[in-house]
Amino acid sequence: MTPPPGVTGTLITVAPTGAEHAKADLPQLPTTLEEVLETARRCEAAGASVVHLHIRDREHRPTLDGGYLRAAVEAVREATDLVVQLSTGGSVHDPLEHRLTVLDAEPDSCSLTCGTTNFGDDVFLNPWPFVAELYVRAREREVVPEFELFDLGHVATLRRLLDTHGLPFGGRVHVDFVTGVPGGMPATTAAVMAGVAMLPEEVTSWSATGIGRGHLPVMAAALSAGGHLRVGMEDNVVFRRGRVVEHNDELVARAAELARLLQRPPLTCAEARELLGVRE
Ligand code: KMH
Ligand code: ZN
Repeated sequence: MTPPPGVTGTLITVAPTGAEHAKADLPQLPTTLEEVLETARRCEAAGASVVHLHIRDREHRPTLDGGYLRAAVEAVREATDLVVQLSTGGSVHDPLEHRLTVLDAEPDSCSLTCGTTNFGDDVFLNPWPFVAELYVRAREREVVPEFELFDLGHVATLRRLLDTHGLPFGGRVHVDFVTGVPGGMPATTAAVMAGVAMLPEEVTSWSATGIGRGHLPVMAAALSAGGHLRVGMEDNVVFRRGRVVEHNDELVARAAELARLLQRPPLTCAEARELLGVRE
């Protein structure tokens, strides 16, 4: 694994909303455009350089509607320097054809999950033809994919993608281990290390996130092993035992503090662009 020269700090991605939590249960979840913009600004100030976005409609329901997506991409770009990454995972109920249309909103980056996984009582569907089609279309649109790996088998699918289709737009390969989903790999140091050991040599950087209570252990494991971080209410809504997250920027600030302690301070947005190969 060869990171681009000069990058030694920590990429912090914030995933502020996701598709799973209900606004009614968690009023502080940013769902309106105004809330997303306020969150993006505060998280950038706290040390984030990438924002992973799921968009909600006026009723706070997850949507892949192109109008909403485009408006969010443009507004976040206007308000911040963050790398704007749109989720192509959507919710478990979104049809594959709709998920492909996410690229029409012209984000800097998109998530690209490398295989199907059990997702609690549901199934998060990512069959090979869909994964390959999304990969090829993202390159045509000059969108940098972030490869989401929920399970070790997904590393093998990334290998297959690189073998059959070559490198993505930008020439870098950044992966994110999403651990702790019921049905995917557990949020443990051992699982993250097993994934890292299997990564194809084309991979230039990796990050990890722990869903739920594995959040802090996975953060510490990733930082100590040279990885990057993803935090946010999509993945974790408990700040510490008995205290719910009040704002996404608390999670970013805690990640940034830990990164600084380990002498790997947060990357700027410009450094993040270089690391990921995202267009200026
Ligand atoms: N909401 C999950 C079903 C992604 O953003 O690409 C999928 C997910 C992954 O969150
Ligand atoms: Zn997501």
